Amino acid sequence: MAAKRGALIVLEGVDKAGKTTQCKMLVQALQQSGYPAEMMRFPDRSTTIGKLISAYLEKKSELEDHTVHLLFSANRWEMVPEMKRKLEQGTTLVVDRYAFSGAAFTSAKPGFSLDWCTRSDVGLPKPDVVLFLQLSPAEAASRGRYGEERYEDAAFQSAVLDRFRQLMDDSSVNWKVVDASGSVDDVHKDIALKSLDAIHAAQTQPLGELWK
Ligand code: NYM
Repeated sequence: MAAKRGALIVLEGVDKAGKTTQCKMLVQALQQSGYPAEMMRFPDRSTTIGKLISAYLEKKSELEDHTVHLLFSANRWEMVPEMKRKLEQGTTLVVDRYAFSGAAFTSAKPGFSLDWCTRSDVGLPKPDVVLFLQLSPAEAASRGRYGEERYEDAAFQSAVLDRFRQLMDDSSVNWKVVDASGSVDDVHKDIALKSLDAIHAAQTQPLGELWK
């Protein structure tokens, strides 16, 4: 009999919400409970496209805004064959950012509609759950200064949060809000419970196509 497919679990949220820490903790907890699981992150800076994106984020290069948006999207599409293979083999993928960051960050720039920003990601593997780590701008600020990369300033992040809220109105995506203001362990427990639900549900449902 074919293995039950893994779940596609995405963590989203504004910067400083704790996504990367929580992704790592979740993968470890799932593995310890006997669920095959791996972490992925977008942008994946290791590929040729990812290196272009990384140089842009580090302000070592300039790219036209539509162009960099499409590169972020292409960086997801180039990973799709590997993602599908792993999911089919029964591995759950825990993904640090996905198309929602793509749409929220670009559409926070002047002149970009949310609709245009989602187009290039239509048809990507659809997450079984998107866990949105919610943190107010004031709480994010209390976690210390932003870094030096592009987009890391309070005004831009608050525009990004507005766009995430608009994306969360779309009921075709299984959004679950996680209060990220608690302790690392409490946030982890909430994420682990919600992820187990998604893993069990995924076993009886085919992988969907995002925004289609
Ligand atoms: N970002 C991330 C985008 O602007 N578009 C995307 O499609 C994705 C996946 O890149 N500020 C932005 C959000 C972050 C930055 O940072 C990546 P990190 O720390 O590698 O997650």
